[in-house]
Amino acid sequence: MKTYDKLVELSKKRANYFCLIDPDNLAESQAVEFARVSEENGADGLLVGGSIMVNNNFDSNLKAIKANVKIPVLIFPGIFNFVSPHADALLLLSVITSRNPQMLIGEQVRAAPLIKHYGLEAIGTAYMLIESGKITSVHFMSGSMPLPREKNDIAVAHALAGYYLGMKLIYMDAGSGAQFSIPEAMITAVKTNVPLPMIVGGGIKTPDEAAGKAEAGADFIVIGNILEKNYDPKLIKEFAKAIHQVKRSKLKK
Ligand code: 1GP
Repeated sequence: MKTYDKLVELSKKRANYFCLIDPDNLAESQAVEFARVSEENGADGLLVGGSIMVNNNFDSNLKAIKANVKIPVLIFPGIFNFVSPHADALLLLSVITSRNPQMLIGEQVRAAPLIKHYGLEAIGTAYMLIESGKITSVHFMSGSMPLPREKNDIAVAHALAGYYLGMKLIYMDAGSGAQFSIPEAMITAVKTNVPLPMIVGGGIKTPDEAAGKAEAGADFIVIGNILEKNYDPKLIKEFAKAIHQVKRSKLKK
């Protein structure tokens, strides 16, 4: 079964939980420990990547993570030298809120031959960067103006464009460490207008806040920064519990 099909199946049952691992910040043993503890405490998948690559350990960390967990391991490429065969799939992001051609298609063209070479599953993802109260790494590194956080109609128009272009997932991101996470009203507006599984992340700080995003319509909630800063298996589990209690039938339509 393709990883994308597994994600679709998961999204039909309940809200789901992705933990984000930035390989730059962790030694291999730490990355593996974090991945295993995340899986043991309820993560439904792992996103591995970041906005910049400072250390030369992405490939080796990814390989070690993949060998130690059963949940899907997805590459989350801030930049496209993040292509590696040691993952279940790569989120092939196009920053559809950007007007920077390099982020819309340039980086993807650079990545595509390597994706083919490795036979890697690529999941076309409409990545929407939403204004979050401060300049995040992805905002700066992508040279993209984020979408205003109160403009639900503009958000829906972008997500619909991604859908009509044939993209398979929507990822609404406030950026790692964002001051403010994505507003629930915007999540619901996009979810009710666009029939694609939706990932939401950036600046989510508590399990309650994560549950709010799930209830608003997010199918996958990404938690990174807060777990990295306060590594605590109990907190990982509390996020899982809060997210998983949102069953698909209860999601706002
Ligand atoms: C960032 O959506 C992810 O791209 C997760 O954000 O690190 O703030 O949890 P945080």
